[in-house]
Amino acid sequence: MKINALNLFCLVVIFLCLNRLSTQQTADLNDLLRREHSLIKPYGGSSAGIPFWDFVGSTIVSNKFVRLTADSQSLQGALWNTIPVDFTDWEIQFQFHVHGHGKDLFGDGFAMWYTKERNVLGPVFGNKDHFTGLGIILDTYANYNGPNNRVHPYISAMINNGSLGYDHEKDGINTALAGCESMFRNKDYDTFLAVRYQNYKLTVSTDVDNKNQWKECLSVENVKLPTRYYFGFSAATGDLSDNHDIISVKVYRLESPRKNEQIDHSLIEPSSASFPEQKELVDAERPSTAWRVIKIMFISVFVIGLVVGALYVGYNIYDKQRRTKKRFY
Ligand SMILES: [Ca+2]
Repeated sequence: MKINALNLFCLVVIFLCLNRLSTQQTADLNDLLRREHSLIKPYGGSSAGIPFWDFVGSTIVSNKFVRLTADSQSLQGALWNTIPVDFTDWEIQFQFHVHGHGKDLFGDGFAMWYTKERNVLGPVFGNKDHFTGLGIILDTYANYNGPNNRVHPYISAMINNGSLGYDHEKDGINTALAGCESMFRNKDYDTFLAVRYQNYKLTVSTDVDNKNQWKECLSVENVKLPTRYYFGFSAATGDLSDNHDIISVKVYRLESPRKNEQIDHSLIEPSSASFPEQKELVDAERPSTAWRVIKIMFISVFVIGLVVGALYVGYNIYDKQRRTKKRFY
């Protein structure tokens, strides 16, 4: 009997270790799960809502998910944490499910936010434009088909101090820090995303291949984000649609190598080392606009030249005929 109990204990320990390994996530066991920023089933909601979370627009809650938008046109919905984050280094992991009836046409996608503003609906995947903070955008519809276009669904990170607008026509290429293709839509298994911000480094990882392991999507150094911003999620549909569901959210406070910094972390302005490059990219578009103007001028001059030339030739022919006729009288 003792041996059986020992065997059982060993089996349980081995199972727990294997389970931990198979579901190894980027946050460490020593990192602290913060319930006030997390959304875990059962949500514990009532008619008054779910503790620590606000719902805006088309968002609805069931026992199994928080649906930002249903699979119908022209919806905007958001889910916002009510408590500002008071620690500098963190990781947010969330389970999501993007699905719908569309086989070739679907959209537009959803985004995870860490921003100063909250609860404001708008055109950037359901959130306001010119936001202040971080956006991780899971874009399912390719609006842009020009040079350097991307295969969709595409995940990208954008840092904003409120000065940049998101350009849907370019799928945000001109303002993205980095990104990756990710086939996360219409999966019949669980799909996850993790955003880690530690020691000014931003890392985004996905678990969307049913392998129970994280795969790095993007990693950017020298990203500056303050404390006291809010976590949130938003989604939008337009002519195209999808269900955009958030199933769970876990936020971990990470060990911070920055704890001895003698600065007020809440006063940091959102920025990244590649911020100037974004501006250059925006500036770099100006010559193409100038080039278009020059082309239009050239075409106009050419057309006017043709018309003047035709009139001149026409007048000469007419004049020649008139003179010829005169000679007969
Ligand atoms: Ca798009």
